[in-house]
Amino acid sequence: MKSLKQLLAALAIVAALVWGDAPAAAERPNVLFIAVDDLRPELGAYSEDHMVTPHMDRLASEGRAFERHYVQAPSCGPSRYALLTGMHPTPAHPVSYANTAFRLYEESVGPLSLQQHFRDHGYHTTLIGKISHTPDGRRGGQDVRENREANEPEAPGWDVMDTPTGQWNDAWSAFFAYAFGETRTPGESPPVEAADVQDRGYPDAYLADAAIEHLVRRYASDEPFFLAVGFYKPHLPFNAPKKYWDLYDRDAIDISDVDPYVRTGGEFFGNYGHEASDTEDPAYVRELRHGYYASTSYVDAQIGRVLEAVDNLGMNENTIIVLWSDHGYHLGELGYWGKHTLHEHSLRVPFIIRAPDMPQPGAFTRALTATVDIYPTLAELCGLPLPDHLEGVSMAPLVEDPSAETVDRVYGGWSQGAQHTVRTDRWRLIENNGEARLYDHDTDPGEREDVAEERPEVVERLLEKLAAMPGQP
Ligand SMILES: [Ca+2]
Repeated sequence: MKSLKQLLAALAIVAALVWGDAPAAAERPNVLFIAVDDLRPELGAYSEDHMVTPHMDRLASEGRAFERHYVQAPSCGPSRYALLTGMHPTPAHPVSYANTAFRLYEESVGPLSLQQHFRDHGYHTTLIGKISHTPDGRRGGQDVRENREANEPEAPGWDVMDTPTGQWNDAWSAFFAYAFGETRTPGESPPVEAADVQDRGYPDAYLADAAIEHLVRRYASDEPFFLAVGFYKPHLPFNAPKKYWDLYDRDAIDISDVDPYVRTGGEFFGNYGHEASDTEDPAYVRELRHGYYASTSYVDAQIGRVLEAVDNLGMNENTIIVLWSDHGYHLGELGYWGKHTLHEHSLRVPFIIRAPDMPQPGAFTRALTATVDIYPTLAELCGLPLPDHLEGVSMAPLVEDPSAETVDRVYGGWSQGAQHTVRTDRWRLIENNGEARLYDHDTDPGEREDVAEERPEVVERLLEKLAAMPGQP
């Protein structure tokens, strides 16, 4: 059966060569897209040796890891909007850098989505977990849990949407899961939990189960697939089975880069049972970081199970695997706990592409890339045309050659105070209602010192860049 399939595929390739057609659907590579929520590039593969992340590390060692990949916005909704539309979520589009970005599709004026584009070219498309803003890709925020439009996708184009909810019964409860089927009580539940349970004591194991089940189903099909799996951890609460906490020695956790508390992160301090002043206690800071690390190792183990299934099914040779996070996180750096800033900590994420037979596997690229680039990249790698609305640039040349040239064109924004940012090879500029802050990455990778006054010519040049960014009115 398989050999007949291969023969037919080979004949199709010969036919395409003879008649010059684009590759037909049957021999296009599959895509396994893995999203991880709120994951900083704090992984072993990114030279963070204190982390226990063997499966993501292995993916990086076999693929192309991007050292400087940036999201468009430091929040789930707008960042994932950039992923699935290939556009900057600027107010001019007209969406905003807020979690409401996907409402464009409710008004039926959204652009051709990434998954719909793949579907239109013969791919079978599946969503599991959090790929758009909500934890199952269906419309309805956590505040309207009772009245969700249960059958409507936030962004169209999925053949199958299948998010298991395990012991938690609905997706939002699973997203904020505590062990034994419990869920978050806003403002009261603790921000961490280390229940002595197996992997299925928390929801991400169920998401991995579903991904493996769908890989098996796709194995029996001739259609290429686009399978998107969106894991929940290490998003708050930092809950994971105890065995993943046991991978770390809390006393050895480095907190030297934690600054005295200066601002409230509303999601962090408002939604959980603690006070901002608690983060002045080094023991508490270590516990919080410990929880984030345990959650990261737990999700790494679930990713490992999915990667093993791809391997066991013999799909490696015709499957492109992508790993991405929707934004980073401040674990106390610059006095902030949370993600809603335009600093490097919030906007820089791990990003890995592993393509069959790619040259120089394991070599990092330092090119500046952004989430709007993912749509054109996957389209190019799979031989699909590039829709006109795309604002990003394909990263396919960097898959071929990690030292390929790129240009300074990484923009971001955030709805609070209408802030915008541009990141170039050396600088980050953050503009907020006419006030500009400037950080020099040659000397200050932690963005601790604003040098806007010392370098007015750089500020002027970068403000011009910002004014010209895509999606400006
Ligand atoms: Ca997120």
